[in-house]
Amino acid sequence: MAIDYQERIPNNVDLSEDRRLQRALEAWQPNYLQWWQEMGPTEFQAHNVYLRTAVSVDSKGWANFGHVKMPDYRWGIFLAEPEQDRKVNFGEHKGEAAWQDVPGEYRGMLRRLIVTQGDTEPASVEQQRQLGLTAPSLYDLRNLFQVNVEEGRHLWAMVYLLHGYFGRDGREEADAMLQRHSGDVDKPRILGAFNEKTPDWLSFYMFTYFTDRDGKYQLASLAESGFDPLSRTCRFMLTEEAHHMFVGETGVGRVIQRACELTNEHGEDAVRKMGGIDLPTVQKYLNFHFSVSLDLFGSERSTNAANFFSMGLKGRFEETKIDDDHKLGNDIYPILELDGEKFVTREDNALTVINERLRDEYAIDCGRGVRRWNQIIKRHGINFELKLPHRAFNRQIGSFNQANTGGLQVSPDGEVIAEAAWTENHGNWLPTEADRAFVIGLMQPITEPGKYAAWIAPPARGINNQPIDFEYVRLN
Ligand code: BYC
Ligand code: FE
Ligand code: FE
Repeated sequence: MAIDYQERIPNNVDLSEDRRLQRALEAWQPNYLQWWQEMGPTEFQAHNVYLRTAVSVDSKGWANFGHVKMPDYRWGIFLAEPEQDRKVNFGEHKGEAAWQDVPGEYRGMLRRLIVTQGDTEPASVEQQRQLGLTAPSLYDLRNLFQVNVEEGRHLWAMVYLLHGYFGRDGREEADAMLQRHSGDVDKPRILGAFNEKTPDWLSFYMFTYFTDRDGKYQLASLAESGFDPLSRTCRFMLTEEAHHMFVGETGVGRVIQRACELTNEHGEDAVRKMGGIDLPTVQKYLNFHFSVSLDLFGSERSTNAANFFSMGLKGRFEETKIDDDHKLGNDIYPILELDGEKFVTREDNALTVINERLRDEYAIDCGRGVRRWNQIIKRHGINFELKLPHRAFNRQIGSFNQANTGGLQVSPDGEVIAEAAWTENHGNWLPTEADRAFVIGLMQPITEPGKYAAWIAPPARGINNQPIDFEYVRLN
């Protein structure tokens, strides 16, 4: 169904047919816009940004590009086309018709999943709100804002479900989305990584590579949901997610390319002096963002996750392509654990460790981009290899949290170490205050079309076939 842009809230869900819901969402809209003004991007609200807007939800030509002011972006409600005769494809209800309404007995669980998903979206906008002040180019500035408006739309996607299907408590949850804030001492965002700072552009690219990729895996699992409106909204969100990860992968890649060029021109030790970000520093940022993103998958053993699956609310990644009974009653799955100071692989009930399975798939996906980054380094003839740190490195959630390891820590190479060795070495593994200060020091805004900061290579190509010196943001 086409998207109706005549409406105050653009949508393809026949919103005007449901006056109550329309009124409820129209009442939430000004609060959202106020949140966007106060907690969204600083400074650039009045400028024209070359943004893409969804015009239809089919894979062919859903996007329309044009210069718009961010507050005028048409945030709306877009669900992927319904799949005819869709079924619940896993869990205890496998084979039943997919639910068009919330199954009463799962209401609380489902709401909680939707709230957790929704909470991350505005959180990321809040985390990134200062970055516009130091963008390395107009191209990057535009990409940041594209990501921000789409994360804002992802909040709309979840708020639509809360308003549309959860009555009064849904409306309260929708309001609370605008009241929690990233890093707030009293009302923080729900998940750890979304309360971290994104203070510089290297962090931003790492975040969009690693943390938006958690988004991909979580959304893909929710897209399998037996609750059909959640499935359809997540399916459309996934099409937007691809661009966020592209910004991350190419952003980190361009930082690496610049480091390589400077290495070859001036020598390995001169990269920082010449205004680039050296590869060991890139590795430290990578270690940080990968480890906090691994935490987003929850504990290795989780009755929540087992229940989400058995109830048919949240599936596995590409559930319907997996060749098994989709119930997992007697299946086993191996997980890595510490037994004293040694890693052991133990088999556990596949339902119980379903978070770990998704984390495994995520980690493999993360590795693909790291290989492409290493090819850039190799092409420059430089002997350095970026690596994903060991999955137990720097973990706060689950069995590798220090509270659960008897105080032991794990190095990026997977060596089990005591607290003292961690204290001595963590500055070699994670960004130190000095590293962060150095990177932040490089962040100076570049606002001339076609100019790029010295610490990052220009992109290989522009957005939507525009040249790389296109005026992606009009600053006057
Ligand atoms: N930080 O049973 P457990 C995205 C809590 S990203 C803090 O292991 P479960 C995006 C947990 O809530 C995708 N707390 O957890 C990316 C529970 O709390 P309670 C976001 C955490 O439920 C970039 C307790 O610890 N979507 O879209 O199996 C930009 C025990 O946990 C954390 C989703 O996450 C943490 N990291 O799994 C913008 C999908 N981890 O009940 C957007 C929806 C766990 O004891 N969420 N806890 O108070 C879920 O599927 C699940 O909630 C989780 C956790 C996978 C996150
Ligand atoms: Fe999102
Ligand atoms: Fe995203």
